[in-house]
Amino acid sequence: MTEKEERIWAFKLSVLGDPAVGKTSLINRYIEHSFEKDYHPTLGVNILTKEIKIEEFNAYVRLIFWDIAGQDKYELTRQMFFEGCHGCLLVYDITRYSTFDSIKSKWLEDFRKFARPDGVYMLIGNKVDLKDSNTVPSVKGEALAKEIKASDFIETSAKSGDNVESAFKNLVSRVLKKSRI
Ligand code: G3D
Ligand code: MG
Repeated sequence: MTEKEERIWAFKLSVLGDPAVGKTSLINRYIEHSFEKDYHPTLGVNILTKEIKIEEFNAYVRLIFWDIAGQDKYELTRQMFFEGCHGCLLVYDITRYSTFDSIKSKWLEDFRKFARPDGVYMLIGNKVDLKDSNTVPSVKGEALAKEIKASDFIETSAKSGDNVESAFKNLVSRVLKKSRI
């Protein structure tokens, strides 16, 4: 920190979705090697951090990701999981409709119940590298995002890296914009 105007923020972000939709892969792809990993076995969560600079706002942001590690423990710890959470990615797997249905029936409901009322959430359709005629079409994702008032809808591939950086950047920008008001 050299410039007076520079500010440091810390945001707690969660990545939610059914097992195997690609939550851990997305976080790993985004933070690559610049992370510290802190596994809390009793909570069933991995906490990972990354620091970035957002030039647009002349701000340093420390991102603290909460990743569900043990699905079975999630029910017990979800209050802690969401406490003070600034934003989240709601992730489904475009190859499995059941994971798409869970967004509304489970993950969004939990986010609304336990996270801050002004928390930002984005809808993510992951595994877009596997897209074919049987997968959840983009228009369905777009319609759901509109219906649940998600701040955005993005299709990603943690495998190829497609849109991963922009999904997280977009989330952080939106959280930052809200926090600066
Ligand atoms: P989770 O954290 O939501 O439970 P993971 O999901 O990140 O562990 O991913 C589950 C499986 O999906 C992994 O495969 C992972 O490699 C795969 N996966 C994640 N994202 C993508 C993607 O964008 N495209 C494709 N094709 N696969 C993806 P394994 O075989 O290791 O279980
Ligand atoms: Mg995982």
